[in-house]
Amino acid sequence: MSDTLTPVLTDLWDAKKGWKLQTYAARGGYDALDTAFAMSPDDVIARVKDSGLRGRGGAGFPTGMKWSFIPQDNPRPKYLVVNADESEPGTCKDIPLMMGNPHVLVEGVILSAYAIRANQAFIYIRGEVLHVIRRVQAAVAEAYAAGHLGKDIHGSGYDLDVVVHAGAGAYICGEETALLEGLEGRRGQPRLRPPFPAVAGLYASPTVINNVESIASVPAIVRNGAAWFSAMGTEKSAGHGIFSLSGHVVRPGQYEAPLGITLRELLDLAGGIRPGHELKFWTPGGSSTPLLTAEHLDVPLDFEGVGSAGSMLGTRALQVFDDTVCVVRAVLRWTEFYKHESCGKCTPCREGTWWLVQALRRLEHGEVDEADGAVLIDQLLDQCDNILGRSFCALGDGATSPISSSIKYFREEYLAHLTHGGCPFDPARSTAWA
Ligand code: L3W
Ligand code: SF4
Repeated sequence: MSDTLTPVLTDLWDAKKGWKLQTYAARGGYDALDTAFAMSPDDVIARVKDSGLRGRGGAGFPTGMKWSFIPQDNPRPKYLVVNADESEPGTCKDIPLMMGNPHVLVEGVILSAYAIRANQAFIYIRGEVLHVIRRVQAAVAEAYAAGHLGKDIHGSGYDLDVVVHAGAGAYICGEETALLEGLEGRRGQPRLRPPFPAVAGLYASPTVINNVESIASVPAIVRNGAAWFSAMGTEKSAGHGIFSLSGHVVRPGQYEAPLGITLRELLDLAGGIRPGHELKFWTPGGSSTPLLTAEHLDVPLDFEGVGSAGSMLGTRALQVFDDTVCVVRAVLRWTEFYKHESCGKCTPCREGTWWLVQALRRLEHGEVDEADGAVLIDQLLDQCDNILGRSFCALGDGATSPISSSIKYFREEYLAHLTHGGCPFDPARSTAWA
């Protein structure tokens, strides 16, 4: 392994039975509980704040700051909810993390719940991944049996119960307020914010919702200190994170590295683009983040660096596409996904994603002539403008990202669909275009 890699969360993935409590405990697992219980909850929050940990679910909101928003003078119960509804296209880090080392998540849940003074936590896992749900349930049962969960944990006087909840398979339930609706037994649709969940979340009580990887990062921060974590990464994007590489790379998979690493460096670790081909475009953080191209190979993969390149770090889901891929076809496929997953609550997203799919299909399938096609490309951009910033939640905004960014970088390829009467990459048509 290269020293560029920082195996902290992924440390046990290749270990024999790395998911068992015994294996985790042999490497110091659950020791951070005693460190935390010797501190006040506010001191645990301060340590996480000082570490610079930012949310690993896409938005990068400072984790310790989010915890400090929980109003401790509110007499209602406080809740911790783990967002394990990983569904963003290309994102494949939380599921392997829960399979490879579920105990680091459970330990993180205990530490985080203690910090916000919650006695009840929920781990909301997408319903399709039954094997993951079973693995996390088994880890929670092991933790109860070992006295890491339940009443008077480690003799500290602190009580915590954890429920593993299976979602019902809707992408929108990864949006934090739709997740809460689902957890309360209702149809998963976003709620108006504010109030943010920190003030009125689950059952209208103060609630912290964090991504799996954010919570799983907490045990090492409590154990090793804030300075250890903030020494990695960049000034404003501290620490390490899991980068999931998929698509046309020689060795796809999860690479844990400091934030600020570049795609060029990650490709070196992953064996490069498959032989005989070149990088064409990629997503830095799933399909909801604007596409980037080969000219962005040296962009630092941190919140600021990717932002300056006109995209977002998102979930660090690097989907890599080589020169054999039609960008219009890839974008159509993603847009079909957003149309299917649109919850229907607001008009720009519900109607807009349907319209976007129709327009992209016509282009890809050669159902539009040259004159109408040029207008159609501008209409696509107009439509994106009408969805972006006018939708009720981030799903609508995300749906526009692949379209507007692909037209920005590959307008010629869109136009080639008009001159070829459809996709120029289709073997049935001329493949001369390149
Ligand atoms: C209290 C305030 N809390 C913000 C909290 C808020 C939330 C967090 C971030 O979307 C993005 C989205 C996807 N008082 C607060 C406050 N908060 N202001 O901070 O909030 P926000 O609104 O910036 O983001 P979000 O709604 O959580 C997440 C993008 O990530 N994404 C990721 C998708 C990931 C998956 C997956 O599979 N894991 O679907 C990809 O790009 O588009 O922009 O907790 O409450 N004043
Ligand atoms: Fe639902 Fe889409 Fe509106 Fe979000 S943007 S509330 S997913 S219709």
